[in-house]
Amino acid sequence: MTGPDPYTPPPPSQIRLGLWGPPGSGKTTYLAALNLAALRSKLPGNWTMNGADPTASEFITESTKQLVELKTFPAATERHRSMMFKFTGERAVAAPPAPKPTWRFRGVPAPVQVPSVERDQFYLDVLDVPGVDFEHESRTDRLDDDLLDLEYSDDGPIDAIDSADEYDAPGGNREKLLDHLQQCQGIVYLFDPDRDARQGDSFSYFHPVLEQLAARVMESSYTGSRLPHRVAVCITKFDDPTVYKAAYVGGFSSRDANPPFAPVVRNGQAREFFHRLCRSNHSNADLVYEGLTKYFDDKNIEFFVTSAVGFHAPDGLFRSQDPFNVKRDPVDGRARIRGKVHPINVLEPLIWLHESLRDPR
Ligand SMILES: Nc1nc2c(ncn2[C@@H]2O[C@H](COP(=O)(O)OP(=O)(O)O)[C@@H](O)[C@H]2O)c(=O)[nH]1
Ligand SMILES: [Mg+2]
Repeated sequence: MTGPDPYTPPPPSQIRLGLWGPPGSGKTTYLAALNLAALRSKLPGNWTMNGADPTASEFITESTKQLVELKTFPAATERHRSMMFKFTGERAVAAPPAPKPTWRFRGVPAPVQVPSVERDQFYLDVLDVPGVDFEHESRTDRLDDDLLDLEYSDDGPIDAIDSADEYDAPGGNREKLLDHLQQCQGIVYLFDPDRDARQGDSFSYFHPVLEQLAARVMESSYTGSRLPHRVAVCITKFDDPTVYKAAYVGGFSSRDANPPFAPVVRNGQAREFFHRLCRSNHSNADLVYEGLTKYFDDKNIEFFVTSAVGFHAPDGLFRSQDPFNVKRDPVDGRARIRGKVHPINVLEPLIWLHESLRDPR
């Protein structure tokens, strides 16, 4: 008997998503938390993640161990590396309409058409570029600083590896990043509001890349007036005291409906929270916002407030008296994760990108 082999997987979807953000915005940690986010996810689709190349597989194993067992953050990326991750889920596909009954079957009820479950897939293509060694920055102890209003001290020079010179060099990180972004249909853009308020450098990493990406795309056969990508803007490190406080004080934070009932900023409010961050004198968030909406179609942009490690939840429940999951080791000054990792809005941006590219409106 010939015919399609029922066990042959369908060809994978060619949708490619890219990850982008200034050094220190939390890219490596976001990636490290993705596997745990997929495991814990209550989203429809039963999503799982695996490495599509040996570097990515090794990264998943090592970084999951780091977060779960060693309870430390992944080391700052030293050399640029490319990794491809594959996400596999399932979706219900409506059954074809029942055939019209022939004269012989009239009066007999038509068989019920059950929707079938199909495999759903997409790829996350990552160019993990060197970042800043943040280990000795004290951020989780600053409970009384107001992210939006306080003066921030300069934490010293940025790691030389990620200096603007290296970023700009021909064939340097920026060229690689541009090639990478040009190949993707969707982009996850990570924005760390606290770092931006202190270093004010988000815009300087963001704008030249955007400008050059637009120049490249407009020179190609593409005929649109804005960049064609879908963009998920992720406000990172929501669990950080300064970011959480800004969301809480501004009335953007509510409680998740699922255990551990931790704080969340719902997606409908995330864009407004970004606007609130734009008001700070110390932030360039407003320029990032203008850049995004100028170069990309507004309806192709969605905002998320994310945390790779989530809030502290002893016994599986968040307690507002003891909320933070990251603390400084008093001996070596390194950031340590106190308890279990409960990523917040880490898988969601990817699923939104995938679905909006798969089923465009
Ligand atoms: N509190 C908190 N800190 C984070 C989170 N993600 C990253 N960080 C901190 O930010 C530092 C830099 O993150 P990293 O992922 O290396 O940034 P990258 O340079 O963009 O890859 C980490 O070493 C952590 O100290 C998070 O979800 N919550
Ligand atoms: Mg990194």
